[in-house]
Amino acid sequence: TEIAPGAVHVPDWLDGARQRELLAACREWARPPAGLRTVRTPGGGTMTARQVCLGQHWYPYAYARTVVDGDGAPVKPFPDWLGELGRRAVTDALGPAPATGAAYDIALINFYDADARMGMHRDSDEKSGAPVVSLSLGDTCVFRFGNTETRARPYTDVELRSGDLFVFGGPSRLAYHGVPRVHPGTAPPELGLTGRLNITLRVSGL
Ligand code: MD3
Ligand code: FE
Repeated sequence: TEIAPGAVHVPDWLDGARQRELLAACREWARPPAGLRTVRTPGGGTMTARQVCLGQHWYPYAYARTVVDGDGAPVKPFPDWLGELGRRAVTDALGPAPATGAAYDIALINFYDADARMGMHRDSDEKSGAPVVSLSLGDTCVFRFGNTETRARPYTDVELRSGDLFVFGGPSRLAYHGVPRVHPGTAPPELGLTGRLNITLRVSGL
């Protein structure tokens, strides 16, 4: 479903087995060194979702400059299979595109407990206009997709469930967006996850 030009939601893109595989990988990445960390927002607050990132070009990204409790270890590598998953996601959501663009090389993984939120923001650190790929695991959340002018209305609220894919390209790439609410206890029981996890795949353009 296209909720705005270039913003495509594909519910249930990952089946149960793929969700469990991806969750197992995220749990490995979350372990120290360079595991889960707390990030400061540009306004000086502390993000309630905690993050892990993968990929060589993480530094000198703004996210890395704002880590509160990092251990100084270099971030973990971005595996080839994750890049292929990103390409497949874009093709499935947007259709075959000219294979000229750089490969997906950064993953940002957000871990949400029942109280975590993400304020309205734009993702403008990447030097590439390639679409951002988002994969959700665990609890259902309310995802708020806004406009490119202001963090206020108009926006559209969409529920994101475990296994859902969202691709944000074209004019939607610089839209404001956030996660105002997680619905605790809504994860598929077979997954064995309390809370919500979101994996975004990006092209750094570096
Ligand atoms: C729209 N993550 O990591 S995923 C983020 O659920 C982020 O953790 C949220 O916003 C989460 O930056 C939302 C959906 C998403 C991700 C990236 C986008 C929407 C986007 C980039 C541009 C426009
Ligand atoms: Fe974002």
